[in-house]
Amino acid sequence: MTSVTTTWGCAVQGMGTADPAAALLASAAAGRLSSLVGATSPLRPILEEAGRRYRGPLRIEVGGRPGVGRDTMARAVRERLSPMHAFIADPARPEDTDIWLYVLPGPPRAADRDAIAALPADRRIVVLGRADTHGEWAVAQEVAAEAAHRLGLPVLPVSALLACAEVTADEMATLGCWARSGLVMPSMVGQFLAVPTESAEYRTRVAMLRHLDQYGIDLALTLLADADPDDPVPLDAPTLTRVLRRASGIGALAAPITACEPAARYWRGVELRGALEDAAAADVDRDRAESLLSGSR
Ligand SMILES: Nc1nc2c(ncn2[C@@H]2O[C@H](COP(=O)(O)OP(=O)(O)OP(=O)(O)O)[C@@H](O)[C@H]2O)c(=O)[nH]1
Ligand SMILES: [Mg+2]
Repeated sequence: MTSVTTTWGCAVQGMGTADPAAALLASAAAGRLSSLVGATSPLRPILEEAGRRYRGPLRIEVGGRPGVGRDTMARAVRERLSPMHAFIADPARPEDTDIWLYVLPGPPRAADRDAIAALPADRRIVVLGRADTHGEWAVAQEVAAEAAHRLGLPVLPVSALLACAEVTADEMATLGCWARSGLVMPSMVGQFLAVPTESAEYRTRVAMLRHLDQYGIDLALTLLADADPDDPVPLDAPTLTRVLRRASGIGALAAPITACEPAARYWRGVELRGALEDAAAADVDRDRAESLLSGSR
């Protein structure tokens, strides 16, 4: 798992200095928010909840047109990039998002452009999803570069499928068998599936395609064919899993996520102050809520 280097949860820096409630945010970051009010204050549960939200993992909303691989991308971010919370867009809860990750299926269409333009510029990341389906990774990079040129934004190629790869011992045995028999992944999937459709071999090939698709199978067979049998580190299922995940491009998202973090932190502060303002408006320990908002302790 790639750890995204964030300073999330540390003392507020930069954006907080001109903020009258900087002390409030520093307390939230340190997990001491509820200690700012008395044990019996009705503000306490509100501060506890607001503090949990402020300190919680970054919330990444995965968007894109239907079918582009949003669920798989969200799973890849959750499983490979620690400690992120990724989910699919829910129009009912737009405030739940810290960072937007938009998945392009290929060159951007008008609908993609409009959707991307509507996202906050300082907290959006655009990826070319299903990057493995372009055959060669270099081709995916070219398509991503062309999309980046058209959008005027960076676009990173990512294969969420490979990021989620988990090669089982059975699959490894099958791949080893195929490699020893000289099987190579043809460029047309139809040729790979040109075995009797009622056979176990057909079902195995379909399942392998579902898990690793053409690119993943091709990479695995190439690595197995090139593997040195005397290598002290054997190419086993865990090793192949790691290689596939590394090849997915998911790790390249760590830097842009980290770059979005200060803006995400700022908006979480806005959300936190909003919770206190709501409490004050509802007359929940109003004096204390207002003194916390004004920065006096
Ligand atoms: N080869 C390949 N296939 C992928 C990748 N990501 C997703 N898929 C496949 O694309 C199909 C759709 O993926 P989902 O993640 O369900 O996409 P979605 O956008 O959530 O789809 P809907 O909810 O139906 O709109 C599934 O069969 C996935 O296995 C990828 O990176 N590479
Ligand atoms: Mg889905």
